[in-house]
Amino acid sequence: MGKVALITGITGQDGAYLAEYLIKKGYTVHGIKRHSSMFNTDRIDHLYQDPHIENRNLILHYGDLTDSMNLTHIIGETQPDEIYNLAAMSHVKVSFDTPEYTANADGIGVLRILEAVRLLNLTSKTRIYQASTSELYGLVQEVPQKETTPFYPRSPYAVAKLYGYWITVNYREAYGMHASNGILFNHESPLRGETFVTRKVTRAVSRIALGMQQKVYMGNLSAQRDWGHAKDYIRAMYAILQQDEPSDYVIATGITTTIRDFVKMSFSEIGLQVDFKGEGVNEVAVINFIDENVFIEKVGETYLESLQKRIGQEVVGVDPAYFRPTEVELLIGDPTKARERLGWIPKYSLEALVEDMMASDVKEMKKESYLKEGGYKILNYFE
Ligand code: NAP
Ligand code: F7E
Repeated sequence: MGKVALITGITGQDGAYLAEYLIKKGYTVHGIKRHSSMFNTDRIDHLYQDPHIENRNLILHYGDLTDSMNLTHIIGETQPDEIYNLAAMSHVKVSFDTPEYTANADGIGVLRILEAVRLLNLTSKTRIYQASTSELYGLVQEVPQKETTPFYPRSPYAVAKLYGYWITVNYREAYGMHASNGILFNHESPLRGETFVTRKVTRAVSRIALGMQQKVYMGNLSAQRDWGHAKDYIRAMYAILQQDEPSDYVIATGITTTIRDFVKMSFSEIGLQVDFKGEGVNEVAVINFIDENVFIEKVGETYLESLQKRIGQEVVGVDPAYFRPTEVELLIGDPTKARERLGWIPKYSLEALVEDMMASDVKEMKKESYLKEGGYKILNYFE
């Protein structure tokens, strides 16, 4: 019999990659999906199996982190060997608009899972991974940040996650549970939600290249993030739960980059050089050079002529609407403990991450542009 895993947040970026990873390892994966008025399973559709198939390895359950009875029922029914608690209201800026809900789902939600495992007498069977975050470091007290760096959360999201972190530690110490925190720094991929900064940028750059959009408006371009690829980070989640002893780990690359440089890298990936000028809300970026060979290879000759007319024009501006009431200016993690104890080393560089995201978004935006122009038939023919 293979192991059984339960993933909350299975429809999200990390949930989708982790589900695929565990299924390949022979797990039966149960996933908790909240109800929405339309399907929102795009990221896991390739793994979906009809409920009438026997011995399925992916089974979805309706549920919500704000509903204890529902969580207790699902955990009791599935008797998981491992729970990966990935569900969360995960957008930092949105948490300022919905602070109470964020506290409920991201903070008390963790308690609901731990308490369900305890009440169901599963403490010695079920291992728990809690999706903690580099946002806990907030106004950083030490550079780089490691497991012993004091926390200083700077958003309702981070404060809720702080509760999640400590209640996980407390249940481990109080009840001997195999419960661990992965303190993951920002990780991105082609599956990243469209409103997080990297995906917002790679989508917008692709649309600008295809002539579908003139300009993108950004928030704080000087913030610095330690970005990795989600595919590397879900390997760390798994490794944490395979350890004999539970513990808390920083998962990061150890390299930090400004948002401004990420924007430049995304344009550069398809042969466009942009220059930033001005300051604060008046900062803009203009296209100043096109490497035509790279552009033709990565995007296509069809789009070159219209883009040439855009040289010298603004493609990036700043809108203070995207500023946060309190910002996290700098994150850079020290993953030494993960490397030494888990043997975890990321495979993707930032350049490889940008390449992966840009290739995926150029493809996706081309599809969108065809469809807008009534190209259903062409698309169907080629697919
Ligand atoms: P994501 O793409 O935003 O996915 C979040 C998932 O949680 C989605 O499946 C979402 O469902 C689900 N969800 C939200 N509220 C819920 C609720 N009340 N009940 C049940 N499910 C709920 O996030 P991610 O990037 O994969 O991140 C996974 C986890 O790691 C999150 O806890 C996040 O806070 C944390 N984290 C992320 C990063 C990062 O850089 N990505 C870094 C550190 C920590 P819908 O699909 O219905 O929205
Ligand atoms: O912002 C700045 C913004 O929204 C990164 C979540 O997965 O990682 C994520 O949280 C930075 C911030 O991610 C825009 O001000 C500038 O400084 O991509 P983000 P985040 O806030 O770091 C952590 C580890 C998590 O745990 C979270 O769940 O980019 N920024 N301009 C912008 N950010 C956005 N979203 N949009 C902009 O236009």
